[in-house]
Amino acid sequence: TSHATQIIDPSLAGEVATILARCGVEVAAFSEGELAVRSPISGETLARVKTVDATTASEAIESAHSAFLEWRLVPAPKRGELIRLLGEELRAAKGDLGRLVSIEVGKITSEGLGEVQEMIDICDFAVGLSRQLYGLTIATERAEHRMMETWHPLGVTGIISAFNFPVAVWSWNAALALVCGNSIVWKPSEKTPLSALAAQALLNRAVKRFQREGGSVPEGLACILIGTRDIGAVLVDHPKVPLISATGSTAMGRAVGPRVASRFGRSILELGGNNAAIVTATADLSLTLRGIAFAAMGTAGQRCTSLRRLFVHDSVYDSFIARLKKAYASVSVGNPLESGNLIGPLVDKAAFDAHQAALSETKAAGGKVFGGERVDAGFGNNAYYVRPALVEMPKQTGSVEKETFAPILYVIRYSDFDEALRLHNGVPQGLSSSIFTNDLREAETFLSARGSDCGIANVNIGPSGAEIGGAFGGEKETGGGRESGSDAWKAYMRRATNTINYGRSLPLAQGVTFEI
Ligand code: UN1
Repeated sequence: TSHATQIIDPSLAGEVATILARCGVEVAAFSEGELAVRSPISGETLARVKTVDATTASEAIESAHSAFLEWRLVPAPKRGELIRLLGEELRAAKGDLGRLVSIEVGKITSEGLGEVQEMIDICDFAVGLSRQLYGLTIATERAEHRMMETWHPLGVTGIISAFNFPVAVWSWNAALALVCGNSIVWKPSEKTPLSALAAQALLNRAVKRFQREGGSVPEGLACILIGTRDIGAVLVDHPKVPLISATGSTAMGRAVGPRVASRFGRSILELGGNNAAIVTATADLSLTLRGIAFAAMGTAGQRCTSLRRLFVHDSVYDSFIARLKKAYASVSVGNPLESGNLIGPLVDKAAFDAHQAALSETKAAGGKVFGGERVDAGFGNNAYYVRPALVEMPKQTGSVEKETFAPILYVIRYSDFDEALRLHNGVPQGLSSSIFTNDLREAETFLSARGSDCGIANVNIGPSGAEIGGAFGGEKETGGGRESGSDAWKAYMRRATNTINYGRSLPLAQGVTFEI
């Protein structure tokens, strides 16, 4: 029939190709490459992307450095205008990019869209910030002197991002770095190059609009390097990259941090979390249940902020765990693109193997496992869906002390608040944390110097799903870096302290005399 001329490819690969084209990605970039990209939803191959070699990567970094030398001279509020346009492109493409993230990562649709919203939010934040990159004026000890600090652009910012937030974490870094006057070079996760290509294409579109408005953008200001670990290494070791912002595992950070430090580069490390919540005797249990359900099961436990450990007060333990088990048993696991399903797949087989290993380890350590079975979502053997697992543990040992990127929640009973705090802080990681309580003393103690040792500490909300306005990051093996809101921008700039003498004499500080 005449309708047959309009071929609509019903496969995920077909849908992805349509989305990428609409976002402005060249077909050649995702159809002829060496790197096969698979969807965790079905295990099918979505596209084949081109990778770069080390020489090309080095050249891109050199070109980003030249671009920096020009971009740093553009007034910051003008740089902000580029990010305002990026925000507009993201608003226009929210449906497409959100869908692409869902297909490539396996997130449920509202979380895919939420990720793009997070990008839009940081753009708005960075636009405002572009008029607020200010330093202090400081009282000097010398007459007719003035002392102040100025924040200057730093240089090329290398961004290394993980699969689980394939574009939002880039946008936190990209929006801040660009308004701060830096250029950016991005090495996305090999598991999610398509979302990265789409985000980069949207930025390119914003650049074109900016140029049409009369703005000047140097060639090479923002680029993407798709490739394996050795491409990441080129970025990490390059002397013209003064700042590396890396998100991923603690193992990755352990490799990256010292290499950057050895050449006196700076790094922002956002590594593993092993986030916990304390449920006290006075907690509002219905609210707590919802908070925990999203934090522990949402994104199939694949956020760095996912809830992994739960300390429940003895007096509410039995009734609360019974309710939690009901929620765990009823939540629907399956195709994340279908509404109604709240838990999508694990990213790949390696993630599934790690999930299996963690569960066997806990069983051996006396854990009682509820859930955790593999689920057949109708896509065959190359897709890895699991029911979220609740594991009652006699104590905090073995896999409870590690970050397993899967929906496994370890539960431990406590009776003494200080003991719960001690256990809470008794792991190597320190990203995010929560307390559920209506007791003012417990809440404030949790937020105090002797309370949670994490970079994020919440009361009556779960540890995941932070807003962009706050600084994001954590302590200990989480790496210590801060990204996103508050004054995280300072890490993307260099500080100069300036002392100006507007008098006719030359008094020396500390009363030193030196008469010639
Ligand atoms: C991550 O998992 O690397 O707070 C980032 C959250 C999200 C960001 C997570 N806004 O859960």
